[in-house]
Amino acid sequence: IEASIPSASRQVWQKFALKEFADKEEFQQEFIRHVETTLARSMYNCDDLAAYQAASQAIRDRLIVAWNKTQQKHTTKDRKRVYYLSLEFLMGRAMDNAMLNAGVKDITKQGVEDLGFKIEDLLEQEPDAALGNGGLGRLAACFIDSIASTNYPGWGYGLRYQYGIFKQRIVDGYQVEAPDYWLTFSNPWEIPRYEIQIDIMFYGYTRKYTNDDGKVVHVWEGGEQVQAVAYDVPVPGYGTETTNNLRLWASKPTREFDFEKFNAGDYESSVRESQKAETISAVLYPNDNFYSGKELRLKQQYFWVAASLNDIIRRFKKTHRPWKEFPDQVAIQLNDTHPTLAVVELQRILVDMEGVEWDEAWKIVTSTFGYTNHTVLPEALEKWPVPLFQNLLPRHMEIIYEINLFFLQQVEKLFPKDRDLLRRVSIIEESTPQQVRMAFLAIIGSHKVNGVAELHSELIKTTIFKDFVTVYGPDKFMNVTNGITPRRWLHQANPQLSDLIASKVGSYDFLKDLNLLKKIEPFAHDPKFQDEWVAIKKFNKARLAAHIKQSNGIDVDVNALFDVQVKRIHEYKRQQMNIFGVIHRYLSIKALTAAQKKDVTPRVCIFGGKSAPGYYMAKTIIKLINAVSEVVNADADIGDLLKVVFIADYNVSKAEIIIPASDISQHISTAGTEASGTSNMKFVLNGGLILGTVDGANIEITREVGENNIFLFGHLAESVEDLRHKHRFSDVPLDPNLEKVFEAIESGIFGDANIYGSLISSVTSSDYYLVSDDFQSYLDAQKLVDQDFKNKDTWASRSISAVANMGFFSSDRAIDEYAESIWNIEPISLD
Ligand code: RUG
Repeated sequence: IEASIPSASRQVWQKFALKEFADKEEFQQEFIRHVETTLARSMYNCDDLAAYQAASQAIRDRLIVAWNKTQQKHTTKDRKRVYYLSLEFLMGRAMDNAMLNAGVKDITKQGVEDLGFKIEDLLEQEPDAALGNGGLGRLAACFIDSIASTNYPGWGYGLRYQYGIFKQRIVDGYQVEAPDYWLTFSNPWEIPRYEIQIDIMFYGYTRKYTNDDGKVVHVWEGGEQVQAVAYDVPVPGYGTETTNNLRLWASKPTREFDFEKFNAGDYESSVRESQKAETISAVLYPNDNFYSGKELRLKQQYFWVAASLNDIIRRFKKTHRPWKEFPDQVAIQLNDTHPTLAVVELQRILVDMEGVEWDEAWKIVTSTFGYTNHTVLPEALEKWPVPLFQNLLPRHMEIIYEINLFFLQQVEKLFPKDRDLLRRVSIIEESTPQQVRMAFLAIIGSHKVNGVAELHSELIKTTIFKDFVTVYGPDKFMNVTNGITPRRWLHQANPQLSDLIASKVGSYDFLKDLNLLKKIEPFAHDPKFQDEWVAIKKFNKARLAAHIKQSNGIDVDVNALFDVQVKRIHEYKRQQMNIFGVIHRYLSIKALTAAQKKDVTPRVCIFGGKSAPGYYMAKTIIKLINAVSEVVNADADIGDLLKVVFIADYNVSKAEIIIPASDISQHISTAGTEASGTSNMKFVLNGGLILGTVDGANIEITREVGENNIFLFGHLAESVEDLRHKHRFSDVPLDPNLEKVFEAIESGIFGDANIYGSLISSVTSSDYYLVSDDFQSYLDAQKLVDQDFKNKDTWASRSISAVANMGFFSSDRAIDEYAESIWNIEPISLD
């Protein structure tokens, strides 16, 4: 690499270059410098917020040094990199993770304590980086942690939303949304790169002409321009020098003002124009597993994809390689269909701008991309109306028609007489208006397509993408089961459990090689180990109980069984079944005599999760949970036998408190609907057992931990279609226990019954999510949970055995699989 500093002067540079902290004094020196200069404060007005900011700046400086070193090394090694394109990165807080991964936790802790601060108070100052909705965004965050921790050269590309996922408040039992002002105080974890500005165009028109060489050239011009500005977030690997990059784009107007309008005195409209550009990256769309088809969303997608590709290509061009070597240098993973436009954009750049022949360009494109599908739910599959698409991205629309034409010709050759197959696999759906099917485009434009758990990967081959298996054969489709990073989801969230495990494993190496957890299995029946294990669970339950007291004002007994369901609220995830189960429990307890009540296993039923703002049914479920909570918690007949809690504003940092405290967590989606789930993995890794359906990654968790260590219930995926069919065409009687629950709701004991009418009728009419069909089996499983929880020793040994067998679910394993079978990249050691 060419250096700006002449070789004779480099010694001076190296002499003063920032090094790792040698001790806490060095940290303190930096901390104080940042308080006094970066923040312009002093020892007289340094509160917890200022202390958090100064400590973060000091740590960030170190990350930047490691970041620079990594990038230099990766550039000189000149090897293939992966780029993970995700519209969501649900990072949560950065400071604790940065301290851990950079190995400066003790130094920082002691350093701030000497100055009179508590590290916990500082950590609490940080707002969550909540740039995601749920599982998909959190998976991306775990993946970039693992890519760095396993030394792969890889970058994430996303959007720097000014407002992440909304804040949820509960008012009168209802969800109320408020904006997430996460950037109010400057964000110490990002580095603005004002010098990296990329022009992005929308709208306009296309024309073509024949150039002097007789070649037809396509031009796209006359559109609106906005600018993409890069913000870099260093991603430190754990126990390695590798520090990768997450580059997030923000939109800015190309010129601050339209000077003509400004001079003509139309100040307001010139400002309005510039504000319009900024709205592109302003908000995260708050839908999980739901496609809403808004133009601004398509704008976001193109803006982000075009900026990222421009950046990737700029980097590639520096290597002076021929275009055909692009896929040897670059792998791009499409996280869901959101970045599918990248396929079209790369083809456009190659053909229109770089003069590469269509076929050669298409070969480069398809060798570069891999596509991960995360859902089979029809309402989540993206389809853009052709008129909207054509207006916003006219040249891309032409290219899609061309891609489709060549693809359909290929299909026709293979299956000459099958007109219906052509219709079914066409990228363009012949509806009114026509629609662009993004998942089909992603499949056609990629060399590999993967699902995120075994069942899900099978289902995509037999249902939504069946025809593509016919066209391409089965080898294009594969499975990579999701994983989670044990750094955040064990060590950070549950430091005591991590320490206890380390005492038996002999080191913290399990945080890098999670299969080492196996070493605790021999202690599953060791009474002393069990005692320590149980004491840690109790500590974590007490921590959550304190949080519940503070946020909800509810007292909960730490000896009760903590039963948790926290995730986005969605009918397919069936929180409604859970709350109906709670009502059934409530009614059952009320019918008991005082003597019978002695046998009841006390429970705290904990819910949390956001509903999409426009999702009426999900919002009704939240209201019902809160209504039940109010009635049950105030009922003197019930006391501590049952408490119901809805924790508002569930997010990553709350998950870190809630997950380690569970005895049982619920993952109870209708079989075949939850692609994988990842919180199921987090709960088990923290010593909680699962109550779940035979769905998503629950199946593989069962295989790893053993059937004795999980509570499964419900119909299997293969029966779902038949059951739904029965509901449509015959009168299926309602489950009798559920009937009693509905009677109770309709009697008004939880307030105005009209509120819940649609919730009840969704079950009594078509019961698409099979709540009634699974209800008895669900209650039976719950009964077993109650019984088994009474035997503390067995419960502890099951919990220990389950944790011992969770090695497979590390996201490091998932990343190794992607690297080997999709990206074809190798780790680079920095030594
Ligand atoms: O619903 C899925 C989860 O099952 C899965 O674990 C997660 C990560 O793969 O992705 C979730 N998902 C799917 N979020 N959005 C979608 C569809 O856009």
